[in-house]
Amino acid sequence: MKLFHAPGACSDGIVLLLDIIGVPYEIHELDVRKGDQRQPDYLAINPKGKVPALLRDDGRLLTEFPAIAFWLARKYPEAELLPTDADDEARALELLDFIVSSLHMRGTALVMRPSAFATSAEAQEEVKATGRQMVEKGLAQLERELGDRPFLMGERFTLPDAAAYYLLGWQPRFQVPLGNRLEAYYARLSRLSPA
Ligand SMILES: N[C@@H](CCC(=O)N[C@@H](CS)C(=O)NCC(=O)O)C(=O)O
Repeated sequence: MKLFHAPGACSDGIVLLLDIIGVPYEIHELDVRKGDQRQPDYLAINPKGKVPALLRDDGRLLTEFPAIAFWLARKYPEAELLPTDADDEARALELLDFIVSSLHMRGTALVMRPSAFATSAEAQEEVKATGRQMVEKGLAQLERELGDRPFLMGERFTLPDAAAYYLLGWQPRFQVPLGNRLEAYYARLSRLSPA
């Protein structure tokens, strides 16, 4: 397996999952600040020009964080990254989707990359302000979801925690305070990473 990964990007969450599973894998590192993801050699592999992308041993390429995470959980069930009960599994996927689709794509993306959404400096400031409100609201929701438990689904680390790991790691960039519970949660997640 080969993971197309940019350190500091959302693919950090897939690295965490692969390390927790303990399966051998290779990393192909991209520098997204330099624009490696838009180079023809990478676009030939992944026309979406994004990370993460996982090249499986059967030669198929998987993209989109939730799909890669779900496939890993199903492929390596012994790692228990998803509950087996249908209700709990749906709940874990609900949390995963909330973090990736709402908090990341409709929150931090606006704060951290306003130039992707608006051209003028003034409009970019508006985008950032809107994004900041979305992040504040999203983090408050995430904190409620976590409650007093060690992980989002309770006692065990599961897929949505991997998404929370990369997202909360961006706090120095989106600069919305985390609050004590989320700070402690992020420290707990960071201890799971061998890096
Ligand atoms: N919906 C995609 C989002 C992937 C994404 O936005 N990746 C970012 C890094 S966190 C990226 O590759 N950015 C480079 C770019 O947009 O040019 C997923 O869930 O994997």
